[in-house]
Amino acid sequence: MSQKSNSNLSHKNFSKILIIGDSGVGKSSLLQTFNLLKESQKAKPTVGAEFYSKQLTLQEFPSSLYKGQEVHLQIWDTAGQERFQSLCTAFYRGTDCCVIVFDLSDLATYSNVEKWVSTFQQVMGDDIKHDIPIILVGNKSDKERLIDSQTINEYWVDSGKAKIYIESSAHNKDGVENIFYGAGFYSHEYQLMRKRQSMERKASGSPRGKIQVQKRDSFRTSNRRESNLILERHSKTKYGASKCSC
Ligand SMILES: Nc1nc2c(ncn2[C@@H]2O[C@H](COP(=O)(O)OP(=O)(O)OP(=O)(O)O)[C@@H](O)[C@H]2O)c(=O)[nH]1
Ligand SMILES: [Mg+2]
Repeated sequence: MSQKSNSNLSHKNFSKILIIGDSGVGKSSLLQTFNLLKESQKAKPTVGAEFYSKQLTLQEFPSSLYKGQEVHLQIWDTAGQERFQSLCTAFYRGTDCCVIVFDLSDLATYSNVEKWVSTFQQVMGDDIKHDIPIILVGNKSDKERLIDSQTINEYWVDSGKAKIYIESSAHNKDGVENIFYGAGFYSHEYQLMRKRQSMERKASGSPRGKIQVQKRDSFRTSNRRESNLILERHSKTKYGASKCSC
């Protein structure tokens, strides 16, 4: 990423959240459950990519560190179908937090998470690809699970590949709010880190320097912790301000 786009990033007043994963894992359904999609958009495969805006006040989950902080999320729902992939990667740039979703009842969608991570990191470029927070989501927890959560946590979170692993069900709402509050928290943290980097660079007179984000303890979650959240059930949401026709 160029110097110019770095400075643009530090001036934007929203956090870009990218949602990716295989077709049919429930990405759009999660947005729908979080009241971001209209009823009429339900259960149709996504074509290209669309974004939705949401204002959140950060709460206790995943940490109370930024509790009370207002965040403005621009949430990008992308198509999982293979035929859209080459075009939709154009929407990855500027991402502040990447949410990768798989289906707990479908092993192939879990195996493909590696592919989604690697495509995402390739697109983002060498200087930032390892810093952008990734949230891993195992959706459809209401169905019979085929993958054990300890294995997933060990492989993805304990190793530092993902910040957090969340299990959810768009059908019974378990874990759904944790995904978006988690995305708000980690994207905010990432933006603060980018601002710090930029200030350090200016102070040192160096065009580019890399400051590692301090690795956080991995926060494990279960669906039951969702009850701790203070919900913004009645907040208004803007609908799809943009639609890609790719
Ligand atoms: N049982 C169960 N079904 C779900 C859940 N989430 C989504 N589904 C179903 O899975 C199907 C696909 O959901 P979508 O939300 O369209 O999947 P998607 O990931 O957006 O798919 P693409 O847009 O093609 O990438 C729909 O029939 C949903 O009703 C869930 O948590 N539990
Ligand atoms: Mg979809």
